[in-house]
This record gives sequence, structure tokens and C-alpha cells, in this order.
Amino acid sequence: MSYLVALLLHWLPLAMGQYDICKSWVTTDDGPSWEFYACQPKAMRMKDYVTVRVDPAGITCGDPPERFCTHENPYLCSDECDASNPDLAHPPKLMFDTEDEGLATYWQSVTWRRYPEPLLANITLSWNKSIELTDDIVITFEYGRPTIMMLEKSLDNGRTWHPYQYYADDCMEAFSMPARRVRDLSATSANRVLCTEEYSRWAGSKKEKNVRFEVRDRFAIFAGPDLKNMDNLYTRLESAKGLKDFFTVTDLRMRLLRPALGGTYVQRENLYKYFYAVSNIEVTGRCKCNLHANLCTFREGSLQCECEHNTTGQDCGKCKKSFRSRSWRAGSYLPLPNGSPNACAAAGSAFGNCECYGHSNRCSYIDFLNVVTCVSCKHNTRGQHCQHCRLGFYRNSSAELDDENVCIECNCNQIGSVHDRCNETGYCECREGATGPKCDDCLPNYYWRQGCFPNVCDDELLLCQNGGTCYQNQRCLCAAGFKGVLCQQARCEAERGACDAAPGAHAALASLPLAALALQLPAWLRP
Ligand SMILES: *[C@@H]1O[C@H](CO)[C@@H](O)[C@H](O)[C@H]1NC(C)=O
Ligand SMILES: *[C@@H]1O[C@H](CO)[C@@H](O)[C@H](O)[C@H]1NC(C)=O
Ligand SMILES: *[C@@H]1O[C@H](CO)[C@@H](O)[C@H](O)[C@H]1NC(C)=O
Ligand SMILES: *[C@@H]1O[C@H](CO)[C@@H](O)[C@H](O)[C@H]1NC(C)=O
Ligand SMILES: *[C@@H]1O[C@H](CO)[C@@H](O)[C@H](O)[C@H]1NC(C)=O
Ligand SMILES: [Ca+2]
Repeated sequence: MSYLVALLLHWLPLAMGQYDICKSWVTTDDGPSWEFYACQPKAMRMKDYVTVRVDPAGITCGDPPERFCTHENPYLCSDECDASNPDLAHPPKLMFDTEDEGLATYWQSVTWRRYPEPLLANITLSWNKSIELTDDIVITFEYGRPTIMMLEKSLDNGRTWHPYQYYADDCMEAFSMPARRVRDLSATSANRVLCTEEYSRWAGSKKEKNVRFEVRDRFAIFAGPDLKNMDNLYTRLESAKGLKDFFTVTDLRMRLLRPALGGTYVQRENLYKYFYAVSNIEVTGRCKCNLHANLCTFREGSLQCECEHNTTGQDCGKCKKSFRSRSWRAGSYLPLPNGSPNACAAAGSAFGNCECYGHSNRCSYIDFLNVVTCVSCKHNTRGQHCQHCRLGFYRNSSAELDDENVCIECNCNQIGSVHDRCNETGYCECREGATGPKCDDCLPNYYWRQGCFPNVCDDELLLCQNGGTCYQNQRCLCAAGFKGVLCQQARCEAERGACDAAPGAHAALASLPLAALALQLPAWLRP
């Protein structure tokens, strides 16, 4: 019983208390109405909602069946892993199951039979939802903890990854980083990524099984050793740049880089005792709902905030339709103790009927026109309600009017187009001879040179004559003895009489290539 009370007290500050209701029905002088507060869902066991992936292919033991030994009993290799036998298989799902007391079930890798090639494995956990860690991540290894590993995180569903913590029995050797402890961090370094040696040294595989990512120790920097002063933590989370994001993840990845050695070096004659075995990965956190929801449900395979404050989206990250008279904002933990809901406001509630689709925070009343209009429309919008695109931009047809990407720059080619505006599908108005949506191409029979110019010559209609060749549609390179735009005129160098002859047989023979050809003809054919 007292154990239970102690447990409850231990969990109390994290599990419940502040920010657990989004609104309440209150009676004021003006009568009853709703009052709204910043709110967040309860912390949960996140392993129940995760999808896992283990890389590379073939890293899980048992296919083909394999024997292995343990460091405690290195010469009794009687254990077997066999993927086709449920009693002897060690699939990834055993890292997330509920275990009977004392009976560990675990994922296990192949052994290090390919030594000295490194034994590498990635375990990737994905939630398809941003979650905020509220307690330590605890990874439990059977048969010894890795001597080198790394924890990485993603904030964008696995598109980009960042180091979260490094683990090694010798940080300098493994990562060229000095060894540090989270307990020694200070308020300004609470979100530092560090290398720790606390969870990688050999202490007997039964004794020390856990590898931690210490969330509590980092919280304790602000909230005190027993996390009693949560107000201070919440204040810091609001004010310290990047601190909230540090504890937010959509995915986690354990990169296992070297297994437990059970000693100082690898015994090549018995590689069957080197492998990874993970029995549990505990991740405690809450759905990130931007302080706009106190419930998070698992629907159609995904976690989803039950958004209040007239917000919507998986993370309550935007305002509901027709509640967009001002830009969306996350709720705030401040002022204590109830925070600010920063609710979305219905169109028309604040200033007459002035909706700005979230592109402006300000409206102003223009007296002599008797209209209310949005001021300083952002995101390249303009208009009374920021409902149009600025000149030089066009409407993105796949974006809603309140989307930040609603206006796309026309990007008209400066030389090829008449001006920098475009029509509703992004087409620019082209100068003569230019074509293409942005007017950066030329029509047939035009060539590009700081704009489009009509061809002087080409291979079809505007043929260079008298053996001349067309140079980039811009001019004819005439054979010796000819001139003119299309080389149609003979040059009058020698006797004036030669020019009088119309271009024809005579002139053709004088052109250089033909003359050269003539020299190769048999004598009886020469002119
Ligand atoms: C593990 O993931 C990292 C990226 O986070 C990647 O560079 C590496 O190749 C992966 N290793 C394996 C064994 O798949
Ligand atoms: C991720 O969540 C989104 C939003 O709930 C959903 O549309 C999408 O199908 C999910 N993707 C996967 C791979 O589960
Ligand atoms: C949300 O909109 C409803 C009307 O649909 C209104 O009753 C409620 O008070 C609004 N909530 C907030 C927090 O503005
Ligand atoms: C158009 O809007 C969609 C939705 O916001 C966005 O994904 C896309 O990038 C936008 N297109 C351009 C060209 O900006
Ligand atoms: C925009 O201009 C292009 C090219 O002239 C045309 O094909 C398109 O139909 C125009 N779009 C609109 C909405 O007028
Ligand atoms: Ca297990």
C-alpha cells in the first residue's frame, strides 16, 4: 500500500495536475460562459502505438537457424535461434510486448560471425505523429549492453535525422567526444547532445541491462530533483529557444554499432557470444497537440489529437475553417497556472466581418470608405481580406486560401516576357517570338539571344545558298566568293564582268568546296 502511494506521488507531477482541462463552464457577472485554458494530453506508454523497423535485412537471427552462447557461459553454446519455430524465434515485436514476471522476451540479432566486419543494426521507431517525451527512454538489453551505440531522432517523420545521444565504453575512441553525464548539465546546456560512458561498460549482463536517454535528469535541472517545481520547467519550456523541440520526436532510431564484448577484446575463436538482444524499449510521452487538446486517440493506425479551441489537424496545428480571423498560435504554458489557450477566433468575432485567412494579425477601419480591411497581408497576399495574390504571384490551386503557400511567384523570364505578371495558371505574357509558361523558350523559326529573334537561316526554308552553311540560325557562313545574308551574291573581286553573271552554274563552280571537289574528278570530267 505504502509502495503504491509512493509510486503515485512519484508520478503525480508528470501524469496529472496542470493543464489537463481545455475549458470549463463558469458563471460571471455577464452570466454563464465557457472559459478556456491551455491543455495537453496525459503521458502514455508510447510503445503501444509505435511501428518498428529493423535494418539491415537479415539482421534478425534464425534464418537460417543459428546457435549462440553467452558471456557467462561462453563454451556452452546450446541456445538456438530459429525463426520458423515460435518458441525459438526472436522477432522485433518482442521489444514491445508485455512480459510475464521474470520471463524476458526479446528481439535478437545474428551473431558476429563476420568479424572483423562490424556488426551493425538500426532499430527505427515511428509514430507518424509528433510526441513530447515526459520520461526517460529505457532500452533493455539481455546478454549485455552494446559497447558503442547511438540514439537518433527525427522531427519530420523520418525525412531528416539528428543525433540525440552517443553511448560508448570509450567516448573519445568511438566518437572523438569527451564523456559527460546528463546530471552535470546546467540550465543553459540542458538540450546539449552528449556522449556518455554510463551505459556501455561491462558490469555483468544480468546486473546492468538498461540504456537510458535521461529526460528526467534534464527536467530536474529546472524542476528540481523530485520534479516538484514543474512551474519553473513549464516557464523554461516557453522561454528557452529550442528546449521544447528538444523533447519532441516523431521517430527514434537506435544505431547499434558494436555489441557487448564481455571483456576488453573480441575472442575470434568464439564469435557466437557476440550479438544484440533487446527485450524492451520504454518510451513515455504525450501527443504534441500545441496545448490545444487534452485527449489523444489512436484511430486508423495513427495517433490524433482531439483538438479544442476551434483548432484542427493531427497536432491541432491550424485553425478550423471559418475560425481564421487571426493567425493560428500554439497555446502557452504562461501565465501560470492555467496558461493561455490562444484559441482560434471565428470570422467576424473580432472586427466586424474581417477575415484575413491567417495572412494578417491586424485589421483597420477605414473611416471614409466605412470598411474594415486587413493590414500588412503576409505570404505575398493582398486585398481587403488578403484573399488575392500580389502582382507577380498567382494562386496555388492545390492550397487553401489560408495556406502559407497560397501565392506562387510568377517567375517570368525578364527578357522573354512583356511584364512580371502571369495569369491564374502561372503563364506569363510573352514578347514576340518567345513561348513557354515563363517565356524562356523561342517559337519555331526563332532563336534565343537575349530574347527571341527570327531565324536568319535554317535547314528548311531559309537555306544558305552557294555552299554557305547556317551558323546557329543567326547567319550564313558563305563560301569564298559569295556574300549576302543568304550568300546569294557573288563577290566582285577580280574582273567586274564576273559579277554580272547571275548566280548559277558559273558562280557555283567558283565556290571553294566545289572547286576542291572538281580537282578530285577524273580529268575527262573536269570543266
Ligand atoms: C542506420 O541508419 C543510418 C542513418 O540514420 C544509416 O546511415 C545507416 O546506413 C543505417 N545502418 C544500417 C545498418 O542500416
Ligand atoms: C500518418 O498520419 C496521417 C494523418 O493522420 C495519415 O493521413 C497517414 O495515412 C499516416 N501515415 C501512415 C504511414 O500511417
Ligand atoms: C469554438 O466555436 C464554437 C462555435 O462553433 C464556440 O461556441 C466556441 O466558444 C469556440 N471556442 C473557442 C475556444 O473559441
Ligand atoms: C502549393 O500548395 C501546396 C499545399 O500547401 C504545397 O505543398 C505546394 O508546395 C505549393 N506549391 C508551390 C509551387 O509552392
Ligand atoms: C493562361 O495562359 C495559358 C497560355 O496562354 C492558357 O493556356 C491558359 O488557359 C490560361 N489560363 C487561364 C486561367 O486563363
Ligand atoms: Ca519483451
